Amino acid sequence: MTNTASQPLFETVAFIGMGLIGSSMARRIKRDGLADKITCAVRSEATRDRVLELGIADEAYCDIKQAVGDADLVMVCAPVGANEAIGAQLTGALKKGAIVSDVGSVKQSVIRDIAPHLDEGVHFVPGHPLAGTEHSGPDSGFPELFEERWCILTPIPGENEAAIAKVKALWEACGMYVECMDADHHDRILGITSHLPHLIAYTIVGTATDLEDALRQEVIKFSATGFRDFTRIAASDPTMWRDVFLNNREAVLDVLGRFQEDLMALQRAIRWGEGDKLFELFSRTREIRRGIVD
Ligand code: TYR
Repeated sequence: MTNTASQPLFETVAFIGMGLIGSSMARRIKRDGLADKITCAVRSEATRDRVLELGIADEAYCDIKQAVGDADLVMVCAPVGANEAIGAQLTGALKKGAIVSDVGSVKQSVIRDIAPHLDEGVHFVPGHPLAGTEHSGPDSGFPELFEERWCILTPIPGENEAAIAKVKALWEACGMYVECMDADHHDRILGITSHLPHLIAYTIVGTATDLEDALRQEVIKFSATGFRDFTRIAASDPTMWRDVFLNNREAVLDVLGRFQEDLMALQRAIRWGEGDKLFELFSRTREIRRGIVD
């Protein structure tokens, strides 16, 4: 899957947002010559200056319209709660035939928030690279982030096939495996595999944070094991994750309801000393891990 094409796939790619994902893509595009030019729009002047200093964009603006005017591909890489406002800026700002894509963790809401703002002749190919770390900001990106990971595209039925193929080719050139599915299906799957785990991590670390001082110090000191993995996830960007939960409400609440039931069943089994029940459950879950690692 490594890119062998040194031939650019796009002339100009414009990023809206240069956090972990945007800046990793930009680094990859620059490293492998996947576009002739990179522009970007960011929110603060400090970030704009930093992006230019890092050399990951040729032009950087604090204004979306200025950044996207020449773009063949616009990559929205901002927290999903910003999509509506970003979409409004794209009206009348893009070339005919330009492609808009995104990297958001929720897909039905991006279609709701961006698609209505796009002019006739502009293509829209929502996407979600399943890659990341707990770090954020333009300094945290690196070109290998996407290597051997999955990217899910959720094109709207009837969208131009050539536009979908171009976005797919870019992600493949970034090292990813690409699959297409419906946005609502995506949101249900990710609700289980990504959103619920983040919610659990935030909760566990939150519970530990609320412990009385002395105990909390010990927890930090001895967190060599399970707790440590949760603290990594719970260090993820709060704005991004607030927006994920507000925009994938239905799927998250559904799986959270099931989770609460299962947790209660475990609580009961522990309370009544039902070792067989616990053993049976822990045996079943081991199977999933085998499927993932092997
Ligand atoms: N936060 C996840 C991790 O560090 C990565 C991730 C986050 C992947 C959000 C996808 C996504 O939508 O492992």
